[in-house]
Amino acid sequence: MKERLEQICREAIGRIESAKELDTLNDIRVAFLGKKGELTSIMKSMKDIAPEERPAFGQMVNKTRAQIEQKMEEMKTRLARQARQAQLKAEVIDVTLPAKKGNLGHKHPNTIALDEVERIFIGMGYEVVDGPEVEKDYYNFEALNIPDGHPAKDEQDTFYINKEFLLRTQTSGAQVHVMETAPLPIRMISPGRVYRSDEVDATHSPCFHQIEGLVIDRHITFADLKGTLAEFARELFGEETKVKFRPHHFPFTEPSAEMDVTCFKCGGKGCRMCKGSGWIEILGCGMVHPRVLKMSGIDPEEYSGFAFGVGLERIALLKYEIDDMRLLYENDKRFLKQF
Ligand code: 2U9
Repeated sequence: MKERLEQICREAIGRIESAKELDTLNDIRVAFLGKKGELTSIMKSMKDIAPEERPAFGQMVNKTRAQIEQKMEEMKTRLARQARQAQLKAEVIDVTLPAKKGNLGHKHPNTIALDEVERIFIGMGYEVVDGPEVEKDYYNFEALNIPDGHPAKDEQDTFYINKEFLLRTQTSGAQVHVMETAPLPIRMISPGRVYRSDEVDATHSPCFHQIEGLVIDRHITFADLKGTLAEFARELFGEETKVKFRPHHFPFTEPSAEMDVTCFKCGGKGCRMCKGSGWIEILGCGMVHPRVLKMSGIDPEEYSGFAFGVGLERIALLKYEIDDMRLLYENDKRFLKQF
């Protein structure tokens, strides 16, 4: 019996030592220590032994079981450690690999240009004010000194909702609302979408964006207008940019002008960008017409102001050297991702 026990012990330990996986250890436990295992069946044969030998035999069986169990535990720990190390090796992360590119969107060139213009005017103490896109005929035309039958009204060939309401053709209405209600002085810009019955081509769209500005205070002169817009041009196009003002006509300003900037591409020498002239037209401006002030309840004897208007798309096209406005609306990712 003793030899048989020793043989079982050797055999079990041999199998345990050559086990390669935790599962194999479990099989060995079942084969030797389980209910139908070798050791259990030896215990069952106790009845065939002389009663005085039974205690010693029992001790031997228990000792063998303890030896097998101890070996089993040691092997279990070793195999578990090996398995963990193999797993760590298999899952190792190569931190030197290039990162996966995220598919993040970004700002539209119009938005980049608008952010830049807003940043410049906010820096000069202006407020950014929104207004309704569906506007009363009065705020879009009448209050801006464009009465019924005026050729400027005809030119804009407006989208009417009904007799009283229309899609605004300029953001000026937003400024009229402010003039009627807000305390003076006013220093504001009003960016937004406007609508005109224009045919689509490389420089026109029935829906585009404007940024208009308005300053009203005591003693505002054309010198304030020139200084402000020259500073705006320098911030937008570079410190060396020069400006010039050409007389113009708008119904809502008097006197009125258009402002040109020296071409930021050739510095004024003349190139394809400025069509050889060295100058690029950038915005319209003027001193707010006294009649416009009066209609909104501001005394033109006490207050004066200047206003300006600039096309946002025009700024984006110039700044990013885009030669066709339609590209800004097509939402072709191959185009948009360049900015
Ligand atoms: C009030 C009074 C006057 C806003 C102005 C312009 C000149 C101008 C054009 C630029 C390109 C329109 O988008 S565009 O086609 N705008 O030239 N806009 S002065 O004058 C105002 C605004 C509000 C109460």
